[in-house]
Amino acid sequence: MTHLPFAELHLHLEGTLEPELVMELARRNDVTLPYRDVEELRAAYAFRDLQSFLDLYYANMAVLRTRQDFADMTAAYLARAATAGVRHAEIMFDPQAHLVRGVPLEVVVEGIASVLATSEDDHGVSTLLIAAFLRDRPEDEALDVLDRLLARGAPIAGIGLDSAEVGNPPARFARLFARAREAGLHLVAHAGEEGPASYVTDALDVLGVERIDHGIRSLDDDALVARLVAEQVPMTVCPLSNVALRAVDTLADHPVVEMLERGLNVSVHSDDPAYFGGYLDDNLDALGSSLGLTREQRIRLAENSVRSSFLPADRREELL
Ligand code: ES4
Ligand code: ZN
Repeated sequence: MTHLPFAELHLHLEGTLEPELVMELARRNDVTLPYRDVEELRAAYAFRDLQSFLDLYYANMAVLRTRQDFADMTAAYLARAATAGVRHAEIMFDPQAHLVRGVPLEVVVEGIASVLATSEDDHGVSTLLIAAFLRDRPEDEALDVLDRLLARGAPIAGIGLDSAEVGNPPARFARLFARAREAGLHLVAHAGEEGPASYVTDALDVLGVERIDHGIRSLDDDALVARLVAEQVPMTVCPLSNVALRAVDTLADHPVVEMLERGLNVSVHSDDPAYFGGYLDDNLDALGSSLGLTREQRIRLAENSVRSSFLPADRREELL
């Protein structure tokens, strides 16, 4: 099957940890999990909301201990992404989630970066790395981690903001984003996933982000929608994620086609594919069967993904 060239712009690397790899790494590292086998682990993948997912997502990270673990997770993702039609991936990782478990920053960054370095040759997938900061932890901790990443010359192209959204508004991270901007990094943030439309406005105006991750709650505010259309703000929407976390009732109710039709610059991505039922191709296929995505809409989603990326013009041209 041939695929349109897509850029994957909303992907949490730790969210690609498939149950089989969780169990394999648990064995390799002698980590005890509260599951006897892959089936028992899989049975835990039923979520009520974002927080119930995050609890499992962070718990499963206990199996990631060594450079090799991070490298294996990264390699498994890239091989799968290539089969999904992904030709470029801007990959988020959560440095704080590993630091708080005692895994040194260099283990995480070197493990991931060692595999990204050859991804274009190995899989035909170009990559950029985005350090995502946890909005349910203090800004001072994030500032310290950002400084350490910059001091060691970590190969990051940008920063993001993720984890539990409601009650943790963007404005709490104004200094973090100002510092990242001064360092020449790209800026993205999750906003309007479970949180209100006002968080989308604040991510744009207070943090100065170039892209909104999710943003579906923007549809509650017509004036905001008009602005997002006028400015063609990229919005990285993740349909299977929204259904799995019950931000949207069913795929048939998903607003992504309405968003396209209203002229928003949306593209479709996979978020945490091991947890939410699939990769980029699975998201597109699911939309195809539930919303009857047309060939034109699929092409538009592919083009939007490439034009919303942080790729230089020459590589972008290759993909468009
Ligand atoms: C996430 Cl779906 C989602 N939302 C917010 N933060 C996250 N981290 C990993 N997946
Ligand atoms: Zn996300």
